[in-house]
Amino acid sequence: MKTQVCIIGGGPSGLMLSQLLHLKGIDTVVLERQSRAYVLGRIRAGVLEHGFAELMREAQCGERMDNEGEIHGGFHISNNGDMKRVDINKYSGGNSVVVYGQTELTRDLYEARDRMNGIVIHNVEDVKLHDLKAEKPHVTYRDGDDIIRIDCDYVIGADGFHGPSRKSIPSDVLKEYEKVYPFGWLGVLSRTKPVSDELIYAKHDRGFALCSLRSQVLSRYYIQVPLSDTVEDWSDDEFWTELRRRLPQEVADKLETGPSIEKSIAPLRSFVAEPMRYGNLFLAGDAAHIVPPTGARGLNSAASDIYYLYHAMLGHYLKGDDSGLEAYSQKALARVWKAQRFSWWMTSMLHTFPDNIEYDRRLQEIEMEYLFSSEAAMSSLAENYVGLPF
Ligand code: RFL
Ligand code: PHB
Repeated sequence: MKTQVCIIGGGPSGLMLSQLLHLKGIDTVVLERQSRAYVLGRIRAGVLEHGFAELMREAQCGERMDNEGEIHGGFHISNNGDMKRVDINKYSGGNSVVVYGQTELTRDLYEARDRMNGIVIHNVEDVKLHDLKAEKPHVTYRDGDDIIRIDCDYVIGADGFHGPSRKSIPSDVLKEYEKVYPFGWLGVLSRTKPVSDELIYAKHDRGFALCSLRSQVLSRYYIQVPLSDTVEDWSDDEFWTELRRRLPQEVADKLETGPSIEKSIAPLRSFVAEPMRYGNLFLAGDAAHIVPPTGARGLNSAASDIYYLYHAMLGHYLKGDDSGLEAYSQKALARVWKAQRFSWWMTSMLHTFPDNIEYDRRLQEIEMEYLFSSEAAMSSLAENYVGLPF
């Protein structure tokens, strides 16, 4: 098989790039290890920044998002039950975010790829990247007993944190930065009315909690749990009881509970791999960087990678200009690190750290006091939450 751009990973990053390039007449093949049902069964991001929403529209995939997604101009932060609103619209100069599930936007991207006869190959095994430094790299995968080879100009590693792309970069070239937090988020999806129209980020001595939503009939809640906990340790009742304890009384009293339709634990991690280019391999999204979900930056950081890559590819294929490809790693990483900083800051301010000394806990309180007493601090939060410009 031959293609211009071989994309490894059929998550949002890979599908989005494939769709955008296709619309400009650039040929792609997407290789995905899992079945489509599996990819669409993963419950992940819920908050999209303006830039991501714009990319969805440019990819001609924005219709359902625009009809069914909710525009949010603010959220709440609760500090041991004392809740205040963050007006991100006001403090970001009129920007907002879109609440629309990653599951839904991935479905929209798959449907668009199908409509345009895009090639997305599922259930591929043993994906391997070859000759990345040569003029023409190639990728192989196994289909039963057959090894299939794809020749291409460029390989895009959009295969998430555990995929093979980043691992194909020699260790003396790749530098990895990692911070693992001593807790995870236990998430529950339930077919219940969301407790609040806007998200609530709750700091509490018992641990952080988050009230989010997917629609007016689908709620998503999280609580901070120790890394040693498993999903089996938490019955639905225990989850709801613990969530209530961490919320302001007036919110807890309103909480509508029901059976969980998904329950999972995500460990919190910060990770950056540099550079994001090696020869003709370009990394994008979670393959190159991970943030703890507190600032809702993960998918949004993937969006800027895709934006830069898309324009770099257009430069190459339509204008014979490789400057975008040359600048990709540096440009993408500059924004990635800012998302890292913001996610680390939100995580540090809102979680209960088992090893924190009294001094650290006081500083967390002061951070919060400062935030709600300073327009400059609010503007900084709002500017980062709605997404820094691409
Ligand atoms: P993905 O989604 O991991 O997709 C990578 C795809 O590559 C496939 N793959 C392979 N394919 C072929 N061969 C192989 N050997 C392969 N190995 C892996 C995988 O099967 C998969 O389909 O990465 P991508 O596309 O870069 O997208 C990144 C986002 O998924 C991620 O950043 C966000 O979900 C993070 N995130 C959030 N981001 C936000 O911007 N806003 C949010 O509100 C938000 N909330 C969250 C989140 C992530 C969470 N978890 C579970 C980590 C909430 C949670 C709980
Ligand atoms: C979600 O709805 O899953 C969600 C929302 C905001 C976050 C993280 C996750 O910061």
